[in-house]
Amino acid sequence: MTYETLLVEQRGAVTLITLNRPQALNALNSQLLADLITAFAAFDADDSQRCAVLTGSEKAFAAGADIKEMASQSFADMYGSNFFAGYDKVTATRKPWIAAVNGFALGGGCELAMMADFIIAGDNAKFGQPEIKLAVTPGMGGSQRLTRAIGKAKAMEMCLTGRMMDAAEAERSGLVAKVVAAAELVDEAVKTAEAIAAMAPLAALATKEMVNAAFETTLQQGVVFERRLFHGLFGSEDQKEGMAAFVEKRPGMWTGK
Ligand code: CO8
Repeated sequence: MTYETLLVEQRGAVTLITLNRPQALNALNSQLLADLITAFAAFDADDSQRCAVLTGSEKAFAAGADIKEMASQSFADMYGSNFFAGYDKVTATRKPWIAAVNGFALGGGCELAMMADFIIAGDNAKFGQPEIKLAVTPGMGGSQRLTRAIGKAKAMEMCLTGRMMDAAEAERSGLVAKVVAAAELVDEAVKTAEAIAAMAPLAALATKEMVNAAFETTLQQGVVFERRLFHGLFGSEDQKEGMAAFVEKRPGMWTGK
């Protein structure tokens, strides 16, 4: 399958999705959203694929929603079409995926990166929610996900001033899991994705589901949810295999059952 705005390749069990609108610094337009929805659905449905990496170019992960596409839209256009609600389908991806961010991740670009299960940044990455400079606000979850990631003080300051945060500050603030050299970003992210892809698939799905539940529920309900998923994995063949392999001092061989 080929896409107008993405490059997609499979590296073993890892799907590498590269945003590819270089002329617009990977600005997110409707075509790109449609392509992303298709690519993530294909990844989720393909049993041979276990983890995905979403990246951009060395200059820009994505410089935001496409301002030229949005500029002349009315309230009725935006509200009536539920503009960009399709990103909910990207966040509905059940398998783990990583955002590998080099360069600008601004506005919708920062928001797209934060939809990932975690972010790995190149040392040239710059994150920001500059929408206020356009007389609008974050609209793809930034006010919520950034606040949960780095806390109210920094999120409020970033959204109100529109300033950019560099990779070192993003790591200190808990926005990104780690920072690597920009030139090695994609290889490092794929290596991390390969490590995840090598885990028992049901345990990976359950892990993603329970960590995400921490953002949606109370501590007590979250702990119960975790315990139920943990109990449930004892119904899997891979749990028997994983624990037998530990005892027999050999690597586990997963069936995904
Ligand atoms: N949209 C459209 N085109 C863009 C965008 C964008 N967000 N960003 C860059 N481009 C285009 C430029 O217009 C330019 O095109 P052209 O050559 O035809 O003029 C090309 O990309 C290269 O950009 P620059 O020449 O500006 O490159 P610089 O290296 O000088 O600057 C910057 C890079 C600093 C990243 C600069 O391009 C910039 O500030 N971009 C805009 C950043 C921004 O404001 N992003 C937020 C957009 S609003 C948003 O994301 C809202 C999300 C929520 C929507 C939800 C709806 C429900």
